[in-house]
This record gives sequence, C-alpha cells and structure tokens, in this order.
Amino acid sequence: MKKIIFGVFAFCTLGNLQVFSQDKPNVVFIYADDLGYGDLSCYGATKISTPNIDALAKKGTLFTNAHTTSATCTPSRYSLLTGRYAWRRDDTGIAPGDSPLLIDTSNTTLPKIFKQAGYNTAAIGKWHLGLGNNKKQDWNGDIKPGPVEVGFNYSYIMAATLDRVPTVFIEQYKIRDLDKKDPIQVNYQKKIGTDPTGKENPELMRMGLSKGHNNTIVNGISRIGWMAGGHSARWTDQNIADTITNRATAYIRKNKDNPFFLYFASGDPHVPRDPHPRFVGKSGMGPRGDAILQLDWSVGEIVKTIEEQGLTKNTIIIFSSDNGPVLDDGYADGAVAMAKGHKAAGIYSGGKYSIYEAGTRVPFIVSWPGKVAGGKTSKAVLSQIDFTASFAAYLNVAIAADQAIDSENQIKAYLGKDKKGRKVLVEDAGTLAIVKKDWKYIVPSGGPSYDTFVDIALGNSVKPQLYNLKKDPSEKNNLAEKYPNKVAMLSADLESIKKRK
Ligand code: NG6
Ligand code: CA
Repeated sequence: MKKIIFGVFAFCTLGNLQVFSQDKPNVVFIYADDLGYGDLSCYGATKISTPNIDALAKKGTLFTNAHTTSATCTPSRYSLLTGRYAWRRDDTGIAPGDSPLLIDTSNTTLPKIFKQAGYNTAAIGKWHLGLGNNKKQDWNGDIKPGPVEVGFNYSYIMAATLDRVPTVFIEQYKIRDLDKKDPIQVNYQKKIGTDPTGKENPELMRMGLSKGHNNTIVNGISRIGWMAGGHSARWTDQNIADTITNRATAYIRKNKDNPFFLYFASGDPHVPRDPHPRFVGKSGMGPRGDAILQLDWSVGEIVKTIEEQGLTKNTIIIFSSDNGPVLDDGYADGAVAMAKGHKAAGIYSGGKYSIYEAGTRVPFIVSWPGKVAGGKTSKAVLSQIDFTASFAAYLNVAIAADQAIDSENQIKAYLGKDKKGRKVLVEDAGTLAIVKKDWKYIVPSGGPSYDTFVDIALGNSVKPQLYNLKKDPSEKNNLAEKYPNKVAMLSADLESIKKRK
C-alpha cells in the first residue's frame, strides 16, 4: 500500500512536474565503474580533463552528496535495480563470472517500472549480477534468466567485470559470434582447456599483475577464472568501449520515436585498463587516466546522439559511478606511479571497498535541458536506490508494499526541485554506516582497518565511530566517546531500517 500512496501523492503535489510526465521523457543512465568523487574535472580534478562530462554538468545539476549504496559493484547494482539494500542478503558480494542471477525474477525492478509505463528498456555494458540458475549456465545455448527476466527488452552485456571470464559479449540469451564448433567452457574452480594462464606463463602477459588475476590469459591479459574455447567470440579489450557505445547509440536511434530507458554500464576505469589506442598516453596519468578519457568519450557520443536525434529536451541523462576509486586493483598498470598527486577520492577518506565516504560518495549529474536547472550544484542527499520508487511515482506506476522496500520517492531531489533529499542514508562496505543530519555512525566490526594492498583505509574498527561530516568530511575525528547518545540513537535508527520488511 505504502508505495501506491506515494504514487498518488506524487500525482497531487508535484504540480508542473506531473505535466512533464505525460511526455514520458527518455531516461538514460550512464554508470561508470570505479570512478571516484574526485576523478572528473567538474568535481575539481586538475590533472585530468573530462570535457564531455563537464558539459553535461554545465547543462544540468551536479550533486555533491550523492551515493551509490555500496563500496563495490555487485551490491550497488543490485540495490539500484531492485530498490532493496543488497546487505539484506548475504549472497550479493562481488559476484564471480559464473554467478547465478542474483535478482529474483519476481521482484519489482527499475526497468520493469519503465516497461509498465510503456517504455522500451535496454541494458548495455557491464552486468555483474549473475546469469542463469544454480551456476549451471548453458554458455553455448540460452543463458537465462538474466537481464531480460529482470525487465530489459534488449541486452548486450559483459557478464561480470572485464577481469573475469567469460570475456565475451552476450546479446539477449546468446554469446555473440560463438562458433558452434568451438564451444566455450567457463570454470571458477579449476583450470580447463589448454589456454595459458598468468600463473604458468607469466611471460605471455602483456599487462603485469600485482595481485590475483592469474588464471586464463586472454589478449595478453590474465584474468580471474578459467575459460576454454569460444575463440571467435572473445572480445578485444581495446574495443569494448567502442562496441558498447555503438550499441547504445544505435539503440537510441532505433527508439527515438518511443519512450526508452537505457542503462548504459561502462567498464571504465575498472581493471584491466586497456583503452583503445586513440586514448593511450593522452591523459598523462597512465591507463587509469586514459580509461577515464575513454569513459568521457562514451558520454560524449551518447549525448551527441541524443542531440542529433532531436531528443535533448525529452531526455533525462543521469551520470554516476558504482563505487569509489581504486588505483592498484590487481594489475601493475602504473596507476599509482602516474597519478601525479591526482586525488581520485577528492577530499574524502577511503575509496572502493571502504566504509568511509569515498566508498559510496560518487559523482552524480542530472541533465534535462529546459526542465532541470543548468550549471547548478546541489547538496541534496541522494541515493541510487531511490530510482525505482522515484520513477514509479513520476510515471504513476504502483509498487506493491513488499517490493523496493528501501526505495524512496526522491524525484524532486533528482530534478533539483528539493534541496534536501534523503533524511537518512545507509552506506555499505560489508560493514554498515548510517548518516543522518551530517552525523555518520559506523557500526563496529572486526574487519581490517586498512587494506595495504589497494592502499585504501577500509574504516573498520572494533570501536563505534561517529563523525560529523559537515565539520570533518574526511572522517578523522571520531566523536563516538564524546556523544554516546548520538551513537545510541543512530544505532537504533539503523536497527529499525534493518527490520524493515
Ligand atoms: C576484486 C578484484 C578486483 C576487482 C574487484 C571487483 C583481485 C585481487 N581483486 O576481488 O580486481 O575485480 O574484485 O570490482 O582479484 S567491482 O568493481 O566489480 O566490485
Ligand atoms: Ca565497480
């Protein structure tokens, strides 16, 4: 019932916003992978320039307190698409490449909301939410359930991360360009086939390793997991951005006459960073910087296509990232040595994997020329988990009470009409934190406080931690002992959110 009431409420009170929804604006969501709060020039980066994303921000609103739900990929994407915190389940950590589909196909999802409102929907790019049932994917036949069952009319995806097998594109239920005479095999337990591995044949690697990733070598890059066969279907890493960007622009052109929701998930700047040669050396910051330029190019192509098709005024473009930044994430690609003082996390502590702010506070830009104010910055507290309830309210689609239970209608905040946004935010890096009115409480945990390998402060402590984000955005001054009542109140708030059903 609750969500139905939200829908009615939106209809009554959003006033002129409701008028726009008659037009059913297209929604294009561009999701970067491991892009940090400080990685874009519009967010203050000075060592790198991202002109296309900056232009998007100039045409729209740039948010400074927007969050993904989690400090890694799979749980962030799960929460975004379902409106449910991933930490409610214990199987939504970083998924292997042969994970079964993690989203229950009976769940309400963001694409299903759009579909119900008459949109065509597409997922193009990185998936990383599992495919098939019970780890028994039929890689050589129909791979399902997957994005189609989650609510996407069209899908053209990489199953997991760029560093995990299978290194192929999957369109709808099938691996693209697969030769039946060379069937593909995927295994995460043991080596299969005769392809060389990073462990046995390091001399065959084009990109050195710093940690893990020493299984099957594809394109001179050693991966996580083993695969055999499927040679004609294997991607060329340097062409991934071109391939998925071209798919996205073709999808936009094809759907220009009907409302569409495009979920475009770039693989940049996640490892292995092997951008197209036209970006190599262009950032002066090594492959990570070059991959950010490639991401910026993808954004530019998508925006240009929307303009060329005359869809600018009827298309909401949202740009964000799935988790905070990491420099060395397992490949010796020079990201650390070539960072030259670049602050990928901006002023925030931590990064990918961390419960400190940089784990989940990410770039977030909303552009809708004519409807969302241009060149503005907003401090509203936003979470990607609210897309589902927000677009449902906006499009007047009802959600059952037991679905998308963590998603709030924040459409006004997304569109820059409400300066406050969420009252309470939960952050997740395995350990949970709750943020309310500038106060952040991090639940005690026995996990490591620092990951020396990725060189990131994870923020775990056996002691409660309390920070005032307004005075101390970098979370240096733990005030938990000074304000035990605040700790108790925030802890109680978090407990009641955990019990939500
Ligand atoms: C880690 C990988 C890292 C990356 C990450 C997932 C190692 C040593 N590290 O386990 O390289 O793949 O998983 O990233 O294997 S995410 O953005 O998809 O969450
Ligand atoms: Ca990621």
